[in-house]
Amino acid sequence: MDDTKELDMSGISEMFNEPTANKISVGIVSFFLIFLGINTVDLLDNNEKVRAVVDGDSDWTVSFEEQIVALSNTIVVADGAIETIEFVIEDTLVAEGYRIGGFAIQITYGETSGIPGDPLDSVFASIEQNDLKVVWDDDNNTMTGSSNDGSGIDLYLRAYEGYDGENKNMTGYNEIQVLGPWSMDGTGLGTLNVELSVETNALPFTTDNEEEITVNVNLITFKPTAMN
Ligand SMILES: [Ca+2]
Repeated sequence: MDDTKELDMSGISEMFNEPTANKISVGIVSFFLIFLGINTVDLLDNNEKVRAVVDGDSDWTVSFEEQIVALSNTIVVADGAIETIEFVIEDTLVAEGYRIGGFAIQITYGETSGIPGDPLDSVFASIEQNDLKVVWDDDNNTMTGSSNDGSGIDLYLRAYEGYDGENKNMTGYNEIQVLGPWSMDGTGLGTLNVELSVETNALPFTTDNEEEITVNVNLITFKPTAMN
């Protein structure tokens, strides 16, 4: 009995000591590990795809179609006076499916005194902060400007947070989701007030006590489209 046991034991240990048997078992183990490894990678990859669909991880490009709505008004401002020109911005100005992204404002004037050689006046313009629904603290805003040579004054006011007309890369599950940030209602609505003042420049012994100023307001409206 004892002999048989001893024989069996030595048989097993001989098998493990056998170099070929060791190589085979190492081979099997490696294969098994590689196989397991491949499966794990595959599982992770599948998981990633599933997660992409569930979490809405697919990439989209949102582009914008723009329509400019032009408004204009002219006012005569007396020397030293401050006048406010008012534009009421209602949603009826904006086409269906469009939203107001911003206001590009240009103020122009010439010399209207009719006196030959009368030098150009100085004009100062500023957007008055009120309850107009815009991004008042946006870095791209130009709220004030002036001119003393008859060149135009350009002002800009962003109405829609983050809107600059450039395509946006978005991540999301579907079109509705990626268009969500671009579907906010009511931006830009209210009253846009542009404050104007004039300092006339006149030739000696002539009278130039006012100037005519035109304010052109371009409402930049946009309609977003998502593509993936
Ligand atoms: Ca003048």
